[in-house]
Amino acid sequence: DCPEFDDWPWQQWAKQRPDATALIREQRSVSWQQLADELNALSAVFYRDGVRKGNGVALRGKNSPEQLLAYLALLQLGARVLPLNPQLPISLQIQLLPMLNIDYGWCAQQGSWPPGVKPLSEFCWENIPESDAIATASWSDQPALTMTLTSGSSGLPKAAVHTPQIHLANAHGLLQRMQFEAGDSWLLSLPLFHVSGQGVLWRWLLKGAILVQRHMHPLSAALSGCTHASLVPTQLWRLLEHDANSLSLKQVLLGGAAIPVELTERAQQAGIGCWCGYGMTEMASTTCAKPADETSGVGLPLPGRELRIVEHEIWLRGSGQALGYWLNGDIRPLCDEQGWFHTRDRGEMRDGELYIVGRLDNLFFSAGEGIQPEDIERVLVGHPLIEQAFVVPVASQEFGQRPVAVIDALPGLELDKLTGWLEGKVASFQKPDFYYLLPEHLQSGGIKISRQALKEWVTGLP
Ligand code: 4YB
Repeated sequence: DCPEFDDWPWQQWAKQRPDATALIREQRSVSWQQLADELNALSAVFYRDGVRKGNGVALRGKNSPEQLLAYLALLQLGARVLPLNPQLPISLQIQLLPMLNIDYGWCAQQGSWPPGVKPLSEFCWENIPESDAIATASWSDQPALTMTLTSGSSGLPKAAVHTPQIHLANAHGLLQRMQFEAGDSWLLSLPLFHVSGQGVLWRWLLKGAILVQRHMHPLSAALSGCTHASLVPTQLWRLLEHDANSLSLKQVLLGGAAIPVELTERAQQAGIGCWCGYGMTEMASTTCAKPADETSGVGLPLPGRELRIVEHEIWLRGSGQALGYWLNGDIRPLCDEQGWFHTRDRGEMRDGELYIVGRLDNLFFSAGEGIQPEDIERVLVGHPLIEQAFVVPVASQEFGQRPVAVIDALPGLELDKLTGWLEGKVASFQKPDFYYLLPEHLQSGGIKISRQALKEWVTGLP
């Protein structure tokens, strides 16, 4: 069973182990007592700004020390917290924030908010105004909520709602398998506005371990002294390419996209132990995971989760599952009557483990043949110079749709040799008609490259 907390986890650790290190900011250690003091002072600041239980508060930024403090202090006030990607276009924010009932906004850099969103006080972690005021909601009343935006391929993102208790239950599932204890340190290596960043926080809080917050470039420097990190496959490729020596890493948790066996083998050779995870926003991050081995499967559901495959689709239920999607003051269910969340991921059970085939929505047809882009992508990333590959459909008069490939490669890759290289590795109807190098402007933003944006870019090419 998941360890129970009687108080906000940071307050409980401050009582039990006041002098133990909670946080490392760049090189500086912060104890649980100091962290709890900072959070109490900051809650009082936000209380004076007007924030009350149940208010919606957007937190726009990319993992600054202040954003982390604001996230925790607002939860302690019983607010409903929405971490936001600063690259989310303002036009989208104007549409989205009213539907998510956002009352207040806090951001790392100055910037405007849509009408109706009141800006909160700016502060710097080095001088949060001292306060005797106590503005803390009770942990056991469970008023606090997080809202995490999904990265759906079409339409507006949806906001999955979790309680802190649900996040902890998700963390507990993984940590019953993966070793992570007090004294270990996890780098906050993914953004808080993505579920993978929040996943790091709740594992840290569950164990009372050490969270490391640093500038992420270069990643090898950020990782210095850390025992754990969550990485998407491209981050690990780059790390291995540049410098994988002198790492203190015990374990890396991978996820967010297909994890090539070539990648985990290279990492293990460099002494980095890898875990392959499969998770999603709606389940508060990881749902299935295994220590990397010679197969490209993602293992089995972690304790507390259940899995079904229904007409090729992966269904999940259990710990970590969001209460629903927030919309106009209501929480709308995201599961069916039996509690199953239909993931829209296509999966298969083989030799006792789950394999992710691809997104059902990515399937397209070319002259009547079904093409699952991920089937071709998996083969392409087996090429020694290819780090990431995306296959998207373009309209074709003759075939309806045809695949083209967008490639993120190391220097030296010759695109015109790829058709030959694919010979015998995929069916001929699966061979892309054209290959392009992934342009820089599509690589920024969140942790994932949008297939929709890729499709639009490819369609607009001469
Ligand atoms: C996959 C996939 C896989 C997701 N193969 N497709 O803490 C973690 O678990 C973690 C660690 C490192 C990096 C990322 C994570 C995550 O949380 C990832 C969670 C995530 O990506 N959520 S999402 O809502 O943005 O996207 C979910 C979708 O991503 C899934 O429905 C799949 O389509 C895809 N995905 N893991 C292949 N191993």
